Amino acid sequence: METNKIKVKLEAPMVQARYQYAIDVMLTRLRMIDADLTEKNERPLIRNLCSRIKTAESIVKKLERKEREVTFETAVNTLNDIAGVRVVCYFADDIYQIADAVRRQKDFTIVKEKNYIRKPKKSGYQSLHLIVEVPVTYLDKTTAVRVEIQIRSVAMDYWAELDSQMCYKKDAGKLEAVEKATREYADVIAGVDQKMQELRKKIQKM
Ligand code: 0O2
Repeated sequence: METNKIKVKLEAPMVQARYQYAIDVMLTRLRMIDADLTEKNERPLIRNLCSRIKTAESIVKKLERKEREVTFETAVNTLNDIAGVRVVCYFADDIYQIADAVRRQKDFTIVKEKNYIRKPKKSGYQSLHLIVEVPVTYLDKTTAVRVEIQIRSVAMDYWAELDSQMCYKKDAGKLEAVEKATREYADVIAGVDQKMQELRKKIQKM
């Protein structure tokens, strides 16, 4: 019932247009950042960009998980990731160059940052999350719409994609042995990520 109500409101053309506009602005800006950084570093940094507007089903589950009122208004006012963009880059240090470039965009406001690389989640999840307010212009007004950007290396993305399929939000992910294993593999992958970065730096000096 709540899912249906939220679905109807979320799918209203004006609401979809607002979130899609914010995502499109962010994607365009990230493509420009990518072009600039590619020139500066003489190699590409971003491997791929993807985006989504959160579904009504996912919004309801998240509100329930956070024990918040399950309404469209609560979702819009309290969830930071109704509009989401993911940036997958090649190396872990690329993440910070991209994040710095996003921070320097004068018309964006950084609302929140979560560095799950410096402090990974209990599951082992690693990524840098930026919650950014993007100006959305209507005929007679401009409003700020929040977009969550997840920035991670291809190695971090590999872990997150498999974790998402096997464990995240699933019962198996709550088993102690599985939790221990996913954390352990995240460490192994982070170790290889670091070594690849060091290797790149050595090769660059040759
Ligand atoms: P989905 O289906 O990916 O959209 P906030 O409200 O901003 O303070 P929030 O959103 O409650 O914070 O939580 P968090 O942990 O900062 O970021 C949530 C998102 O990070 C998730 O979105 C996932 O995309 C990703 N994530 C977090 N932890 C894990 C994990 O252990 N494994 C994987 N694979 N991804 C993770 P949603 O909405 O939960 O899901």
